[in-house]
Amino acid sequence: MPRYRYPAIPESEVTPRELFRQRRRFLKSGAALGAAALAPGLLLSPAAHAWRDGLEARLEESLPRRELADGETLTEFRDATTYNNFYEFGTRKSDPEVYAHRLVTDPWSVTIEGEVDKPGTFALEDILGHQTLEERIYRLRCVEGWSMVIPWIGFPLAELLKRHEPTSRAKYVVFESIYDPDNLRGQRRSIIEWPYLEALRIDEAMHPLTLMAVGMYGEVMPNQNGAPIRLVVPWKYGFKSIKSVVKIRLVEEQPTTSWIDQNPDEYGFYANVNPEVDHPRWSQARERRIGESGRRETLMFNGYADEVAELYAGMDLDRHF
Ligand SMILES: Nc1nc2c(c(=O)[nH]1)N[C@H]1C(S)=C(S)[C@@H](COP(=O)(O)O)O[C@H]1N2
Ligand SMILES: [Mo]
Repeated sequence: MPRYRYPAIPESEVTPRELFRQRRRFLKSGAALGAAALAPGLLLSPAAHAWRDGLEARLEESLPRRELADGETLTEFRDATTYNNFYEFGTRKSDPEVYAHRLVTDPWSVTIEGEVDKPGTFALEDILGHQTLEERIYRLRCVEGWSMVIPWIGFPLAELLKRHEPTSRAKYVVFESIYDPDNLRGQRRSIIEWPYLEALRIDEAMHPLTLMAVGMYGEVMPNQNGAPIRLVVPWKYGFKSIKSVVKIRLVEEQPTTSWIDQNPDEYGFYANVNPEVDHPRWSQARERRIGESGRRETLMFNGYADEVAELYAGMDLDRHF
């Protein structure tokens, strides 16, 4: 079997970092996003083409953008798409890139149910049609001590949730990934209990930093990164950022998650990045930024303390890890 590479972008068409910077300067100068900003040559389905056109149009509206912090550079697109955790395809970091072409993303719908006044199942195009897309540069950090800095394209989860009118009993939000063992080879083994489940407290879910991402680096989401729609919670460990979401359920009681079920001593509900709380098997004080040599000191809340620390005021983060 040939080794598959998504999305078969020649190296020459991967947006180089300098070009990306120029694009951002261009955007900051208030100019419209030109056609050149989205790299050509991707193998896209017709539906993906349609939404990519829409994406381009809506990026022109130039919504608030997050700049790179001092001393940070973007992770190379190549690294961000070849070193992944996506157990639906196997447990090796290289598995998602090799096998994720089997993920069927078109058509795709998301069910929103539970404690909402307006539940239902919605085609991805319909969901995207109602949200304002923006590009944001966020770090994603894995519990195993590596991190990446990625320009995500998406919309705040809060926008979507508000549209479906959460009831006063909605205290937590549960997310569920696709279950399709015929195509997702990892699901033919019980690595974790399938489907992959994650959850947030409602205030975490409604926080403006919490993103439903549908693309990255100006492109539709590569399969191995959680196409066609995945969560990005930048101040938490990567495992919270669930990929290929098919269901969002609002509930009253704190739910369990795949990783808590798998190992409650190692993975807590809050998954906050407190560098002083070690993982039972290793320190969490430092992390390896993919593409860099050496290690960086890990920051409280993964560097987003100013924005999110107040959500956890008064909580004992040693106990609620
Ligand atoms: N459905 C699903 N979502 C998932 C995972 C997974 O195995 N399945 N892995 C998580 C983990 S542990 C990490 S670190 C991030 C990795 O995201 P990335 O590959 O885009 O960097 O995805 C998270 N989301
Ligand atoms: Mo992870």
